[in-house]
Formats: sequence, structure tokens, C-alpha cells
Amino acid sequence: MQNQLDQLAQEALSSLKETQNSAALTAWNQRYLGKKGALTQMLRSVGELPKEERPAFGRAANEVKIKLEAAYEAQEQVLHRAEMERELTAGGIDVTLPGRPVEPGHLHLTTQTLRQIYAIFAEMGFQIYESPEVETDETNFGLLNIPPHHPARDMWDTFWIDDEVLLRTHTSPGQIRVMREQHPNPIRVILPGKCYRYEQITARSEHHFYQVEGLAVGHHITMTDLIGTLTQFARRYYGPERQIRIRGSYFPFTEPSIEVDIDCILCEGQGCRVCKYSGWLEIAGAGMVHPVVLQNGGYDPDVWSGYAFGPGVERPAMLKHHIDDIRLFYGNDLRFLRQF
Ligand code: FA5
Repeated sequence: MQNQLDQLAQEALSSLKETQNSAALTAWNQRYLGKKGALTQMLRSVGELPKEERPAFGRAANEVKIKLEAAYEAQEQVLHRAEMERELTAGGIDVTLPGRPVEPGHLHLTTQTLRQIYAIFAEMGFQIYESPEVETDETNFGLLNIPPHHPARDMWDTFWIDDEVLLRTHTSPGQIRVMREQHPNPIRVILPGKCYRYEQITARSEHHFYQVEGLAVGHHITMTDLIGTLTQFARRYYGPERQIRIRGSYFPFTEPSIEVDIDCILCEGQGCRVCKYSGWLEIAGAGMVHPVVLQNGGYDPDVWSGYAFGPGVERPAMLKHHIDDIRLFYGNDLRFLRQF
């Protein structure tokens, strides 16, 4: 049996050298290493040997198998190289032809919008501060003056990781983080980032979207500063002709709270379907930082005051570019994305 094995190995190696193309190589592989190949058959017949000879023969046969497989791969390389050379000399491949062009991508509309917003606020002296998307019940709600069982929690229902950890519903928890980090210095930051909400997806609402929180804390900061800053932002982003309207509102973490509207950019305030015939479009919730929130951030509300605001990102972009469905942003349809 051992002799037969040696003979088989010799014969296989010398016939391998004679294979001149890939068809012959495949046939060789089948003849020796394939399911019904000579070596496979020999390995199967190991059971016919006396028990004491089986281990040594099995080992030897496996060594031959490894050797033949390596020789096969080496021959495959030799043939491949020869084939390339043949094609090159026959003029089949023109290596001077330019490659196929790779289509360059571009920034997503959300990223473009974020960068425009950063640029506007940077010119007004705001720094960008990043805060985590995975938050705690305490920072997303509690420290923002929204205790457990407060009805305002319903507006900001989210995805929970466990009883304490959640995906943030707004960028407002970043207010607490910046204040605790910057205390006792004045603050002027924007906090951009992704937010999550457990809510019905519609043409205007996604379960994840971006916001850009703004926060200024200092001495003698007033509502006038807030309105001036947001007016400046609205005119820089939507156009210098925009009119601003301020309405009273409610957020647990600001007091007083406001909603900021611009005159409808589609109908110029005349009234249309998009502005629900009111002539106005809401662009941000805002207000003066609530004394409890200032305190939770480490600032004495008798000495410090501040304002905060929190516009979305997709909805402003929808207004500006006349997009009528927010689901297009993350639907991965290139026909939509390529337009911007
Ligand atoms: C807030 O989230 C407050 N944190 C904003 C705030 C910050 C007020 C600081 C006062 C001071 P609101 O839930 O209204 O508020 O969301 C703010 C903006 O986020 C909305 O105007 C909208 O542009 C965007 N937004 C909210 N929910 C969604 C949603 N499901 N899909 C897309 N955009 C959304």
C-alpha cells in the first residue's frame, strides 16, 4: 500500500507539469484529488489494512494530499501568469486604457444643512459641543425639570435600553452636560445631534431625526438676546426678507417659553396648504433657561441667566428645498439624494 502511495504521488506530480491550460488542470485535479480521484480512493481503503498499519498509512496519505494540493495551486499560478503574458503579447489587453470612473459621492442633505447651521452660529460666536445620543432618564427628563409621571413625558416618548437608560428624545440633555462641564464660566454653544422618538412615522415625523440645541448662559442675558439671535439665524438660513413671529409656549425646562415662526416662504405669508393657510411656519421652540435647570447645571439663578432653543434639522431643510415628505431623507433613494 505504501508503495502504491509513493507511485501515485510521483505519477501525479509529473503529470501535473504537463498540464498546459486550465481545462487540463481541472481534469488533473479531478483525477487525483476529486471525490472519485485516485488519492481519495486510496484514503478510503485504509480500512482494509491491518489495524496497526492504519495510523502510519493515514499520516503518509495525508502528507501526500497536502503536497499535491500545494503543487496544484503553484501550477495554477504558473498557468495564470502564462495566460496573462499570452494575452498581453497578442494585444488582447490594452493596459493604457483609463479605468472605469468611480462615481464621486456627495454630502447627504442633512449633513449639508447641519454645516450651514454651524456656519451661521459660528459667526455669532457659538461653539459646537457634542453630547451623547444614549442618555439617562435623569439627564433627558429629571434634571430638565420633567420628574417621573410629569405629563410632558408623553410628548417625548422614546426607546428604552433599560429602566434608566434611553435614546435621547431631544438635544436638551446636552444643556445639563455643558453647564456641569463649563461651570462657572459663561456659555455660548450649539449642540447638534440625532434624537429618537417612539412615534408614528408620517410625512412630517420620523422616529429618528436631528436637532441643533442652542444654549447661552451669562450675566444679564435676556429674551431680547434670544429673539435677536433666532431672527438673525432665520434670516441667514431662509433669506434676509423673512419676518419673525413670537408666540408664548410651554416647555418644562424654559420659563418663559416661546415658539418662533417665520412668514411662509412658499406663499410669502399669503396662506397656502403648507402653512395651513395661516401665513406662518414654526421653526423652533425656545425660552429662557428655567431657574431649576440652571441650578441643576451648577449655576446660581440669582446671578446667572440664559436662553435655549431647539430647532430640528430635517424640517427646516424641507421648507427650504420644498420637500414634502421627511421619509425621503433616510429612504436611501439615490434619485432623491442626488438632487442636493
Ligand atoms: C423639543 O424637543 C425641545 N427640546 C426644544 C427646545 C429646546 C425648547 C430648548 C426650548 C428650549 P420639540 O419636541 O418641539 O421640542 O422638537 C423640536 C424640533 O424638533 C421640532 O420643531 C422639529 O423640527 C423637530 N422634531 C421633533 N419631532 C420630530 C420628528 N418626529 N421628526 C422630525 N423632526 C422632529
